[in-house]
Amino acid sequence: MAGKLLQLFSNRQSQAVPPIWLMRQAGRYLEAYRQTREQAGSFLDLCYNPALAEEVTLQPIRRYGFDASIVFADILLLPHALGQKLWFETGEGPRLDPIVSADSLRADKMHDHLSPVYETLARLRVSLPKETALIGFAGAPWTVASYMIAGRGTTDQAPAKDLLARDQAAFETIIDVLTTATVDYLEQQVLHGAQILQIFESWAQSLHGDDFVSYCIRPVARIVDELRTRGVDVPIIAFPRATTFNPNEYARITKIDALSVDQYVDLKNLADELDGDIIIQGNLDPNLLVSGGQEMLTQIDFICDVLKHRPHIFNLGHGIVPQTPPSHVAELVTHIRRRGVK
Ligand code: 1CP
Repeated sequence: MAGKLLQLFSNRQSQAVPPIWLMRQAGRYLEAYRQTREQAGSFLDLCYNPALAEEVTLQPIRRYGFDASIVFADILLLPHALGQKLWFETGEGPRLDPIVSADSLRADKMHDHLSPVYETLARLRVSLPKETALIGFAGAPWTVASYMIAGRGTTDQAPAKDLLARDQAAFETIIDVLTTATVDYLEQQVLHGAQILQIFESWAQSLHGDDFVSYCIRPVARIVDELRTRGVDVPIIAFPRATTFNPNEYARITKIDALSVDQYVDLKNLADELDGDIIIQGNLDPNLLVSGGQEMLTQIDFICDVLKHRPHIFNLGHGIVPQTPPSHVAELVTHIRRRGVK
């Protein structure tokens, strides 16, 4: 039994109950996660500890029976593996030593550095229920570069955009190095057991026009193309969050299999306009999962109804936030699965 999610990718037909998983389904909203993280010592220690990373990946599967699990890691492990200093400030978020060129980046120890992530994947392939698909992931080059250049998360990615304006060649080399490293990283994830890949372009909305094509679309297209050339044939999902770029064009040029969309997308329009064989993933507002109740259930019904004639993966418009009550997640899963048997 391939499980619902892999089945959807192989036949691309709508299902009475869509497969369900949620971005950041492992994380601080779960008490079990907070305990394991404490045991690991820090967030990075948790990412690089295969037994504990496996455990936090499995926690939401045991609790909710999602149709997919996503390996516990972070998009910033790749710059770390390329030699950039990375740490997490408690209660604040990631910090890196900012870069203005690719000169200090080295790929020679990358796979050694990332071997715990590969081991976590290999362990999960053994410990996950057979019907639960295993997703590997990476950040898209622009999104990862925006953290590497700023040295932290920013709301407008201004430092990265400034570097592009000031020294386009240096900026493009960073994107290039990341694109190549991401192909290698994702290929290894599949060789170690990932059955689906997701590429997170969390900051897609800050580039427009030609810049969006050059630095968001082209690198993702190259990643997909090079993976296919290497014989990596697993489904690929992309999440170009909050972009206004035409979704058909994005999907056509990148050749992705599924498009993950945020909660601001006009779902009816998208369902009408997106080519029928591109799977839509999304798009409940994570804040509705916090508030719960009838408003959440009504929006879940709306999403499932609008997408009922298309292949659809139920997910959020962005990751689960820490203040989410775990019981609301259970309610979401039960509600979606019950709808299918009405
Ligand atoms: O325990 C903690 O306090 C750390 C919180 C946390 C978690 C649980 C971070 C720090 N990363 C993660 C895990 C993670 N990150 C996963 C696997 C877990 C799962 O989904 O179940 C994934 C897929 C990511 C991806 C990720 N990391 C993205 C892309 C998705 C998105 O949210 O837009 C991004 C932008 C990051 C960077 C990052 N890592 C952590 C934080 C708080 C951030 C965002 C920082 C910022 O922009 O300020």
